[in-house]
Amino acid sequence: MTRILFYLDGYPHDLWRKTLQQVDPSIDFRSYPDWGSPDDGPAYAFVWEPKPGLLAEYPNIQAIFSLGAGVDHILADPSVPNVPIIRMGDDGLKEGMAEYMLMNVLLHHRQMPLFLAQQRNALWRRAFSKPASDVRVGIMGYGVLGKAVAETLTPMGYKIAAWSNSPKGSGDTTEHFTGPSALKSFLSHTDILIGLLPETEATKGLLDDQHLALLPKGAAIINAGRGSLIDLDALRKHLDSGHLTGATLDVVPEEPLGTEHWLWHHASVIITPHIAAITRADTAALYVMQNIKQMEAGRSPENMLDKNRGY
Ligand code: NDP
Ligand code: OXD
Repeated sequence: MTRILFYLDGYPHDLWRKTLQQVDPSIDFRSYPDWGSPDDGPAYAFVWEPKPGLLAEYPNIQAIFSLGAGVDHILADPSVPNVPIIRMGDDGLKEGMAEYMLMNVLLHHRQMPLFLAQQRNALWRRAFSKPASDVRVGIMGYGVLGKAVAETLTPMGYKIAAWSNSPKGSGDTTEHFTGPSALKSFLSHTDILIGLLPETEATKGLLDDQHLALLPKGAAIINAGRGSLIDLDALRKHLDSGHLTGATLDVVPEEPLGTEHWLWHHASVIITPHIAAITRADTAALYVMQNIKQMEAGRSPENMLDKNRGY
């Protein structure tokens, strides 16, 4: 029997109980705050933004599953127990992110921020877009999600490049850039920049004034990794000067975005409330249960956090 300690504030838990028990009817699903006692035996935590200190109260936890791909919401708690932490990487999440990026790449490629601004002023003025084969899409982060996005955009004809930490094989048509020394070249060859990086010390504030200036004039940005990636004052400067033509932000440094924030009203900015890829109970339940099976067979789970790298 597998015991799951589930934490998700502000949303009903019944769907998760039902879906996990469809995969394995014997699951002992415990919905916070009814986690029972740590003496009840081994358990797996499955959490999103758990209350600081809570996980440390349960030394019976064998591993912690993040309800999302990011784990910053778990690592923010310095008392988090030293057990494997597993990032979500199920098919539903990949599908959701690929859809979101396809929608937004098309939107910036086909100049929708410009046409929406013109519509608000009843302005009928034509502007023409380049063919997809002349548009360079650069993906920052070529992990589970970056790769899924590349696979969706490639058949559309876009030129895809990706920037990541470690060298990648030559098994796809994506052009790869590796590490800090390649960032300048990557950015200067990117028309539509996609942010799909985790939040780590190395990624916080990475897209500052100087790095944004490296993007070619007319470039656009879509960020769905973490809000801390972009210096918002620098973004505003480059949008106002026309160096950048648009930005779609699904994540911002402080969520929810304050009602008075300038981002809401900027003509070139599209805001979505951290919904680019939402973890689906059906695919996530299968993913978690397969990973538990792996661990119980003595094998490493898929997509385990590397605590040294921070993602
Ligand atoms: P992965 O861990 O699979 O991939 C992360 C990628 O980022 C890897 O390619 C990694 O390089 C690269 N990377 C990390 N740090 C650096 C760095 N300093 N310099 C260069 N490259 C770096 O993560 P996922 O693809 O699953 O998810 C990415 C992020 O997306 C999550 O951490 C989360 O923050 C966000 N997210 C947002 C959602 C939303 O709805 N807005 C939904 C889900 C996730 P390498 O391959 O070399 O290791
Ligand atoms: C995630 C997220 O990390 O939703 O999955 O941001």
